[in-house]
Amino acid sequence: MRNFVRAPLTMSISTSSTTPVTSQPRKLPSLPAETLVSWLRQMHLIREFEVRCMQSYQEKKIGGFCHVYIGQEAVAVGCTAAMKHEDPIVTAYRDHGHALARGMTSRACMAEMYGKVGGCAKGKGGSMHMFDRPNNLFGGHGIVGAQTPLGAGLAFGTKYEDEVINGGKNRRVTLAFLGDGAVNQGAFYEAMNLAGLFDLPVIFIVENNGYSMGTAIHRGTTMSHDLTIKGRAHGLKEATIDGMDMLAVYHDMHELAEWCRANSRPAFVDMKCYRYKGHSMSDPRKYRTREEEERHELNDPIGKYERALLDHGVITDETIKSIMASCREEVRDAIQFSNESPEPPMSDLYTDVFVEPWGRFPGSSQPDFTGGATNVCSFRATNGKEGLL
Ligand SMILES: Cc1ncc(C[n+]2csc(CCOP(=O)(O)OP(=O)(O)O)c2C)c(N)n1
Ligand SMILES: [Mg+2]
Repeated sequence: MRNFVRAPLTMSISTSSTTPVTSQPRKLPSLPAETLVSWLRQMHLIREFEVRCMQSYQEKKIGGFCHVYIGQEAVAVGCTAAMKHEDPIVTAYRDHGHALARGMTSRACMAEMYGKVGGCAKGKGGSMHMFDRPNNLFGGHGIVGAQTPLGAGLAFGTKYEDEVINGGKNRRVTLAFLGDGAVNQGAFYEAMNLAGLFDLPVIFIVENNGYSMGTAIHRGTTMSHDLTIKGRAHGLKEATIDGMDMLAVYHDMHELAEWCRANSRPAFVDMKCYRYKGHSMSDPRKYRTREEEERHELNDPIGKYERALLDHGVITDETIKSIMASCREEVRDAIQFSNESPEPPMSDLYTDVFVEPWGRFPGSSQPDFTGGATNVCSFRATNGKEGLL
């Protein structure tokens, strides 16, 4: 973690969206070569997956929203690699990379994009709602900043279980990802306040890609040259990390997470990165120049990590080729699976809305066409004809 000299509170400097970040070269961690190579494969898989999502969107196979993660792969892969599998993760709508890095299959992820039953949420969530309970991924949330109190809640839950119910030591740390645009949401300040107050083991990771839709960060956010001050204001440990460098993300996040785990305390990360594509598929990127994009693309996280592995003799050019071929094959298979997977039936429209133990539906807003079923969570087509509700 690096300490920067801080500017006075009143000063605001317009820089971060146009200047690529660079950090000092980091050592390869002493881990098995297969692990280091698996991280490279994950990054390639995410990029291939996203490129094919863009194509499928243009072919109208994917509808609704679609926010791709190209350029930010080192963040999801590096952060996940630095954590234990039992550590919960919650994130925003730009979530395909986190899902794949956490271990969701390409099939489940792509079928969710296609709105098909083979998807992780049976095709009812779509691009913004990747959810994977066995892999401790708690979404995928579309309301900007809404996932940050959930992150604090997850950390409260694990801490309570570890320390109070089991009478032991805190074991788990939650990662709550958010975009730089979410930093100005009131809910985020409440979440940080509670995290600081209750000593919650949560790390708020601001994926600072410099833009919130078409608004450059310095136009909408105070102290945009150093967001960590916002975490410090709530008593959180702070870090600024080069999110375009897989090894920097891994090393710094690992150190920070182990501190949070040992001390059962929260942290705030300003994760500097850049999204190569538009905010979503419908964004023509008129608010920035092609030159700016090219400057950042030269700093590509996949190329940088590949060079580190090549320099240390962990991989060869042949390995890279075969990794890329296997990622292409995996995503091709996921697309075929998604094409063949059925659409969710109409009779599933009202299932998975409420959890069964919450009991019978008590409200008065139930639509007539539910046929008067009083228990919405277990509602099925009452006329026996699927799809004709
Ligand atoms: C409460 C709320 N306000 C506005 C929106 C519309 N909206 C969707 S994404 C977005 C930009 C968020 O940018 P950022 O947090 O930086 O994330 P990024 O897209 O860069 O990953 C906005 C304003 C929303 N979804 N929720
Ligand atoms: Mg952003």
